[in-house]
Amino acid sequence: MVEKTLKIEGMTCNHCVLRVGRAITSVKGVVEVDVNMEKREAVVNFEESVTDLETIKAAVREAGYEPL
Ligand SMILES: [Cu+2]
Repeated sequence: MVEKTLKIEGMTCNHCVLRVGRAITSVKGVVEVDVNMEKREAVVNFEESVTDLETIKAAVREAGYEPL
């Protein structure tokens, strides 16, 4: 398992945090996610044999937010 920090633009309230968290959690292989609006980032733990950062970023983008 690896832990990566993802910068995410566009989160403005707790609803956004929940949406981003849900989007990332829905990716197969993601074990844990902690979204922080103030820091504009998400700390994601995932199995690198199952998924990768690009897949996780795509899920964030699909939810309407901009991963950097
Ligand atoms: Cu919001």
